[in-house]
Amino acid sequence: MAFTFQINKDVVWNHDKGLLQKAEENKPALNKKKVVPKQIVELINDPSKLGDVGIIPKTTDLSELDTTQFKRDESVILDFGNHFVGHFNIDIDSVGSPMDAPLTLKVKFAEMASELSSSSEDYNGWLSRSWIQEELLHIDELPVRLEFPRRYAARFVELTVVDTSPKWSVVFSNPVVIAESAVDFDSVILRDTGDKMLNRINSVATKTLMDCMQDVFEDGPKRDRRLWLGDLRLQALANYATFDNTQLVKRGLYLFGGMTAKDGRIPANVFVKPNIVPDDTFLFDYSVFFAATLADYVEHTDDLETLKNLYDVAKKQIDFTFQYVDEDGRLTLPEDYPAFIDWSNDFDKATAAQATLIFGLKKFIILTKLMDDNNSELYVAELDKLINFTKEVLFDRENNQFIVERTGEVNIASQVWMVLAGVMDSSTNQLIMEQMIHTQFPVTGIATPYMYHHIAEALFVADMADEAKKLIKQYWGTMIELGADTFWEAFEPENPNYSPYGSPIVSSYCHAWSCTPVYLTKKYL
Ligand code: RAM
Repeated sequence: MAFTFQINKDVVWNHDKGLLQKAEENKPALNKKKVVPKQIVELINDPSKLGDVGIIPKTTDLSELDTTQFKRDESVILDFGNHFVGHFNIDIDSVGSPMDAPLTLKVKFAEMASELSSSSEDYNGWLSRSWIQEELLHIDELPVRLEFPRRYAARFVELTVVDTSPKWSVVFSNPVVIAESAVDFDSVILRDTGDKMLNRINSVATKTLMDCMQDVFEDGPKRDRRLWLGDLRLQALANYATFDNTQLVKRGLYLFGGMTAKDGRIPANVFVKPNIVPDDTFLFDYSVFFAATLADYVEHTDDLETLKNLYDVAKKQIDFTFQYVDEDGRLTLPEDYPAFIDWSNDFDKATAAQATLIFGLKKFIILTKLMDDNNSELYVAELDKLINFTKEVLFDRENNQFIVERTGEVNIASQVWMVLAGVMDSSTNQLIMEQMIHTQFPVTGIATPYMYHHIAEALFVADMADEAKKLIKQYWGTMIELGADTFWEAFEPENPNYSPYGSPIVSSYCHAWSCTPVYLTKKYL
């Protein structure tokens, strides 16, 4: 089963007050910065940009706004020059005869220009339309300083006057955003990689991460604005390579650790506002990654107290998975506990899932040793069983590729995750990656920077840095060429307008699992 809405309303949750208290203690204070528009723009047809929508400047003199009068159906697009997350406010006044009718104003917030050319009325996707960043307001009295209570993620703000009356017009002035984040972009000094495009990618990646670092590591500040475990693992790694805000990682770990289901499983994501609530969604690979995220955190910080506090939670995730491993070492997942791996459903995820368990179990074994757990050997034995099965049944020695047992399918995710899990020795890993490149590149049918990250990392692990660099430059570089100020939740180069939700209007164009080039280039180059 692929990832879709899960409704598990009967789950009984344990709320561990002590752990949740630690999460609360590590809540960050947000930095706030005032940002003003850089220019007023118009949309143009531009086949080189996402959705064929580009921009041209109308004016960079923002004082022109103060003297421009707007009437029915007239609009203006404010361009803030870069992505922001924050609260927008603006002065609005009427000019002409007395205001004999309300002002009706439509305000759209867009991360990418192409969102402005899509109409919310046409949206028919499966994800809530409430995520569309659009407001329709009736304002009875002018002048007013209009302050938007909702936080937006955007670069562009479009104001459209739905109506005034024939007797008067509207004037806008002083548009301002109070941008917020737990970190400050200027606190990071990015290393020169010696490659212009990689440097640019690292800068955009850092901005992406920053805009997702709020009260928690959000997956995307436009949507879903919550802490996902799979995303947290990668955000934490990129954060260690940039802002190094270990407090926010610690907070995330305690939030997950503090809310587990009665059977011990961790939810795939948690909500933090207005109250802390676990989502009734479970993803196999995400649960396993709790141990990996904790191990990475402990390796980076030496915070053994947090390890002690969260060790049992990590252990339960691993123990829970063993019921799905048969005596040969074969993992078979039930329909209602799927492995996410990627948004695409075009490939079989069984072998990749087996690899994520090996990957997570290895990280957990590091923790058992740090904790002097007497049962450490049991986990090593379980690992051996999984690896033996993988080598004997899932590895096709003739072709140096991992297969899916049921169908013989060979896909990229299986090779990549097995290399990351370190199942074979390094020379075999290289053969696997070479064969993968030979038979399956250019990559198709993979929809997320999340999976592309794992491809790039597997290439680095297999000592193929040039190939990894090439992939990063192609994939993340293309997003930049298409107009990205921050990297996206989903991007299929062969189908740039792909959205997992049936329409780009609810897609997130600042999504933290895409920020990892800054980690990869620091670690491997
Ligand atoms: C989406 C989000 C999130 C991801 C899940 C599985 O809802 O993009 O980041 O982790 O899918």
